[in-house]
Amino acid sequence: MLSKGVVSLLTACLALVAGSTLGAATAGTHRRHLRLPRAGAVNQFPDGFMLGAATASYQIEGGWDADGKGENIWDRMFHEHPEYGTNGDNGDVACDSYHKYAEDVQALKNLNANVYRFSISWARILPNGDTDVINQAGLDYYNSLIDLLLENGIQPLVTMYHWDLPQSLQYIGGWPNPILADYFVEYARVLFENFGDRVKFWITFNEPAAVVSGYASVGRAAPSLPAPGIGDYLAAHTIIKAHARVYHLYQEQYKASQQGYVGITLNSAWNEPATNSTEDIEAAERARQFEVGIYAHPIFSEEGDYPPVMRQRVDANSAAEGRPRSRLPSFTSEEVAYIRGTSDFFGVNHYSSVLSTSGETGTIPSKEHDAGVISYSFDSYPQAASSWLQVIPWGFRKLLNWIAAEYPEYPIIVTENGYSDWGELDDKNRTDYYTSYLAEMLKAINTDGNNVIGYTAWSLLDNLEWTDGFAIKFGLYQVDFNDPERPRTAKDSVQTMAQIYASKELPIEYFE
Ligand code: GBH
Repeated sequence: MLSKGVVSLLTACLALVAGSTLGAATAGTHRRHLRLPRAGAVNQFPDGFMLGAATASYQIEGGWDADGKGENIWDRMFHEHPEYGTNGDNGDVACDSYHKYAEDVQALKNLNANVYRFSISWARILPNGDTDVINQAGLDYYNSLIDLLLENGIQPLVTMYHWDLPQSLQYIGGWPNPILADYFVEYARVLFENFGDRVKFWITFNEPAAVVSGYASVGRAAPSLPAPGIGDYLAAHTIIKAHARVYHLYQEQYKASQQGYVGITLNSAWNEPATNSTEDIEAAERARQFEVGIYAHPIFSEEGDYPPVMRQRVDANSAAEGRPRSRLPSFTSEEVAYIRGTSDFFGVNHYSSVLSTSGETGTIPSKEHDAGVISYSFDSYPQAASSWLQVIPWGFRKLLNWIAAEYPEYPIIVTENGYSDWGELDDKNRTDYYTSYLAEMLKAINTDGNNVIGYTAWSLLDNLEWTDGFAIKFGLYQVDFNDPERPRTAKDSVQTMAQIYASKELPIEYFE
């Protein structure tokens, strides 16, 4: 299956990515892998830096029931409730990348990307969510994509789970059911067995916070179940354990032969205190702990377990509500130790910043009410098409510094960052967004000394923006969703980004 050409290309790719540090990675140390050398100047990317673009299976693939693929929770939600998607849009066809992946690879090539972050559709590989049926057509699809990427010198960075749970696993409760961890481990094993010879960077989960939101409200994310402050915490608990088990599985059974890396991607806005008051500074920090810390503290902190501020507030609220137990489940001390340190890198998706102040919000019970933080948008920054997205580049540098200080020594991969508009080809605002955010990231690397090792722009293509449908566009490439051929056209931003990606530097004019 693996040709000689692909193998030598792969070796070249890895050398490119990890530089001379790959050989220095030793068993038992999670933190010194993948340290890139310092760049020569503030506007340069370090040698070996990964630069590329990102997508996700449900948002681009289409082929929702093609060649033996099983139904997933987004298929089910949009088919049952077309009104949840803007204009009734859904992922049935999307960019048709299931058939047109070669054009996606060409688009990446034209962008001078050396990495492509994409996700695998669990139900395309395991239609029932379990290994009773392994869909050969699904394996073939991802094998073809991975091989074509490597032939073009593009490293695959693969997300195992970008929100599209097989529907059969939702029938047994979905992520709030702890048994889901067992299913996820077996799914991951299939991925390592079939793709691990060529895939060296794995992300277990994309944005657990978004995944669990599907168990906290109706109409925003599948499976669209309103159990706020309970279902979302149970789902988070399973996801953290599932992540850790897959990390250990890789260390024990695949690391020695496959020599790859396993991490997780968390999303975070930057929460800026609304004023300099201690109360607001604490509120902003609390917001970070409830959004990022809930996953990052168990996995990346020295102490492990949930952030103390979460433990304390959810326990107290649960008691005040007259409950016999906390709504936030507990890890045993064995579990705390087992989960701590189970990531080779910190993947982060970042788009925007908000102001935070202390206050009562959210229904009782809910994560929002437990956090007790009111967040709102800034007055004077440019607004993207997405209601939650304002262009605030300095927040990116602050966030990267906060992550590096909070969870020291983990390499960081920026797995998403991007700008939404209504689809114009002359997308100057997108170019401005990318160049200003990249400047702040480079300051975080070269001036502040943080070890960021890669960046994948969201998104390679215009795609299904979940419940916002096709109207809101994040793509570097336009896709014509009215044409059955789904042609891809480069927007103006591609030219600037291709230049930056090729030269491995951001022209100095973008630094003020
Ligand atoms: C990412 O999520 C996703 O991984 C990707 O699939 C998606 O297409 C992309 O970003 C663009 O949206 O509380 O109303 O202010 C972004 C996740 C989106 C999470 C907005 C929090 C805040 C909504 N975030 N969101 S709101």
